[in-house]
Amino acid sequence: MVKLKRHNAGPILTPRPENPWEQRAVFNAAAVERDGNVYLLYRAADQPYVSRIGLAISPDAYTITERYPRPVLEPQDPSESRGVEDPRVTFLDGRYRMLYTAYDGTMYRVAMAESDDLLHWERRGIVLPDMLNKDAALFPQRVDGSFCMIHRLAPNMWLAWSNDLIHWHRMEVLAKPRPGMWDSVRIGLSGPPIHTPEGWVVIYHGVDDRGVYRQGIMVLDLEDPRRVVRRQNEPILEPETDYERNGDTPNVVFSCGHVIRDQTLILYYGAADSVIAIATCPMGEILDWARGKP
Ligand code: BMA
Repeated sequence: MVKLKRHNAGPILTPRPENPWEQRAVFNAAAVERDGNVYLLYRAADQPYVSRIGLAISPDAYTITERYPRPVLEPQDPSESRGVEDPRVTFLDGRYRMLYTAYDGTMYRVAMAESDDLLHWERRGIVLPDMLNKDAALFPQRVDGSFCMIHRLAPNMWLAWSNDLIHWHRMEVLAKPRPGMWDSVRIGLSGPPIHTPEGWVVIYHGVDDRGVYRQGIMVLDLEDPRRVVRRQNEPILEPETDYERNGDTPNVVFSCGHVIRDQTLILYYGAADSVIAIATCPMGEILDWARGKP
């Protein structure tokens, strides 16, 4: 069974009182390796609860040594007047591509921005129009000749396909909540799918009927990611510590990104929508499970 271990005693990133835009909370970070550093693109909330995206850098993947004083993405368009939220970043076709949630106070929709350096972002606008949708990320390569993303039309996880990254079609359900289990009410993707010899490893969140957010794992067929090959019954991480149980939203562990270093999966997650923490697992254990070990 796959179970993540908390990396250390507490959060690695907390709100900064001196910056109004990240005064209230920092959480739900995308994670990308670049030039030997890990770049965390994190959601930051100000006091009225408008979200922006901040950037923090870690050379060793565990300790933050640099944090930008200004957000790298902030609301510009009426469709995101209440915030740009929950970024997931994939390096695809030579550029970094971020899918994020554009929130206007009523509608939340999936929007895209692109970058060459993770600092300067070009906006591409909403890519899944006319629907309440979030929790989206791109696969890191074309699948069967097309670009592919996982997204979330509640309560299910869905796939969509595209030839230009802007127009998406062939929407189909990938996975559903499981009645009576920890992921019984809603599910949604965490970070981008991970390409492994055993299939696409997908980390996701599940919500139960008490509103508790946990992290789970499934594997998709490499050639045909519509096929869920395995899905673990037990969560891989659930709220246990004080900072996961208490905060702006109690009992939440919510991830938008991970990196793999020294054959270890390093998962970055928002705890109680307030701070960012890390949990890890050797990739060997994940691949053993993906191969069918109990
Ligand atoms: C989801 C998203 C996340 C948040 C989670 C728990 O719907 O809005 O940003 O972390 O709820 O509150």
